[in-house]
Amino acid sequence: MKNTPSRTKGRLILAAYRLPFKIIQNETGYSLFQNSGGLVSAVLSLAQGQVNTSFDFADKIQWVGYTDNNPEELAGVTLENESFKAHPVFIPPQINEPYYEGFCNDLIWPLFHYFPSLAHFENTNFEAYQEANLLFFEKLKEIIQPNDVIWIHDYQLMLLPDLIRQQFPTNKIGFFFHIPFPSYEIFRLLPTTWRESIIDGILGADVVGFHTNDYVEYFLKAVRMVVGYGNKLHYVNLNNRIVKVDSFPISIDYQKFNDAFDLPEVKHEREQVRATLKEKIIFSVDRLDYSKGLLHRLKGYERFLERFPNWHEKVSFVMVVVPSRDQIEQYQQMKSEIDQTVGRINSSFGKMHWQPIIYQYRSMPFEELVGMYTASDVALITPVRDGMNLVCKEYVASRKDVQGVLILSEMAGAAAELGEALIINPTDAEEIGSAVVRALEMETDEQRKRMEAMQMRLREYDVFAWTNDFFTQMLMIEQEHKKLSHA
Ligand code: GDG
Repeated sequence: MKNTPSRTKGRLILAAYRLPFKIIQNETGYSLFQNSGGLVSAVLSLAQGQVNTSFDFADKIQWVGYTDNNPEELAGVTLENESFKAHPVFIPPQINEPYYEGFCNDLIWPLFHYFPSLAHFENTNFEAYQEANLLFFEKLKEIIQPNDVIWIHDYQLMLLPDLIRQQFPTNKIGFFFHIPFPSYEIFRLLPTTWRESIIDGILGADVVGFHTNDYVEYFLKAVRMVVGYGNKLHYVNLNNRIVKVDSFPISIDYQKFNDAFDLPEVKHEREQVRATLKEKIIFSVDRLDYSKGLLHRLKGYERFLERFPNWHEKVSFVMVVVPSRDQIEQYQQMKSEIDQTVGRINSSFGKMHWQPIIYQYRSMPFEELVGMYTASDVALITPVRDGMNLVCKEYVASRKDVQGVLILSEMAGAAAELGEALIINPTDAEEIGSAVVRALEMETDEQRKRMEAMQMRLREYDVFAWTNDFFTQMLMIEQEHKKLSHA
């Protein structure tokens, strides 16, 4: 039987690397414009009591994060809107560069996505990482009150839970990890003192969440190997407290994407795309990143064109790549390799009136994105490693017509939940080629059955259920602590 969690009357404090707001100056002062990401809507619904959680938050949501606004410009300014209060963390460029570009994006990102050869191990970057986590802590110290619940996000802030725990032993702290947590053989590549700091840092939280059970297992093994704490049923037993480590597969605002199908702007986009491209449409959209398997995807599509000439002129692959981190040399190189590969495929197979790949390097407004999701016959999502991957979930959710086929890499966290997709290994170009044909030829009845099953799952476990799940665990931890200490 479930215990009934007790109620908390504190505020909700979010800490994530970047503030999810545009800070705009106007005649009367500064205004906050929140972005429309899933996490923002999820915490908003939590604070407004729209999800069935036993937490009862006081006041606006406090959000702590980095901004590159000038500290002098914002000194003494209150940054708030009707739902949020923003607390900017100013990180001087000489720290932010080695912290964010260096330690986070040049070491943790490649290493945790299984690209150890791209990882750079620099002492000065780790020092900057410690300093930046301390700057976040200094800001939080000014804000935290008894009963506040603090929810920390992602690999940029792995030391922060313990920094808070040392000074605020009774506040509830949650930590959620958005990228894969790697197997121990990868994690142990980190120098001993760094990996100890990281594990101790994360264990400062009461609840630690990952997308999948595999990441949970890998983390628990790292805990055993690095700091020697055992675990029982996903509870790590520290000397004076207990930490719950569990999987919470992040989701999306299902209804928003499903409803968007009928928005006039989305309908207009869909009709325009279909009027322009008479062939079947394959679609993909991702940030420019080596983890997303963009070259693998192109090779798979090329193999499809080689093996199945009967499909020439009957299909278009619309590949949208969203600019990201393109100041970094590795990313620039990858971009030029993609440009060349697209050029090669189009020049080998294209005709005067047909381009096999329509490639765009830009971001799209929401309506255009859903217009493309709903105009396409196939979504081709092939990361070589992805913590979860939200694009595939958005594609499924937006298909109110219950049509379309998802081809999904087994290396995406989402593959664990979307078994009705055509699951492929991104390194296997033959398999991608065969899956593309199978998707293009799939009967509408089969498309419907597969879509329905995936939609049902995503509808039930949307981003609001995800948030509720995480916070329910935060309340349950007290009871579990008592139970285990009496066992
Ligand atoms: C990290 C992890 C994990 C993309 N292009 C456009 C656009 N997007 C939106 C998508 C989607 C989001 O960006 C991308 O999310 P992903 O999950 O696919 O990938 P990451 O950015 O790498 O996210 C990942 C995630 O964190 C959450 O935990 O799933 O594994 O790497 O929402 O829609 N949106 C618009 N135009 C674009 O051009 N409007």
